[in-house]
Amino acid sequence: MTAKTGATAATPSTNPNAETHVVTIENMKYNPATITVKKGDQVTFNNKDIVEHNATEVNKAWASPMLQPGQSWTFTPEKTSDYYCTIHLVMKGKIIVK
Ligand SMILES: [Cu+2]
Repeated sequence: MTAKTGATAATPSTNPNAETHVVTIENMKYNPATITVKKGDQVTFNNKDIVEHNATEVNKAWASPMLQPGQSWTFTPEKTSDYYCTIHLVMKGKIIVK
């Protein structure tokens, strides 16, 4: 049978071929902690935890605003990045841009 090919344009984007990858923040963790995206793809951080978090590149190349519970933030990573939460240093993640 036919594969599902319906458009799922959930997020505005300047690149019509860009995909949006979601990192859920929950239980003091980024899930998935490591994601691989294509150049031009977007990454959305979705804070489903009960406390505020952020995602900050280890060299501060980029940083999300502080995300309150229920808030999300979307950006387009330009290169492979390790990131962490500046208020919970044990929270670490990685975005691999191919
Ligand atoms: Cu945090």
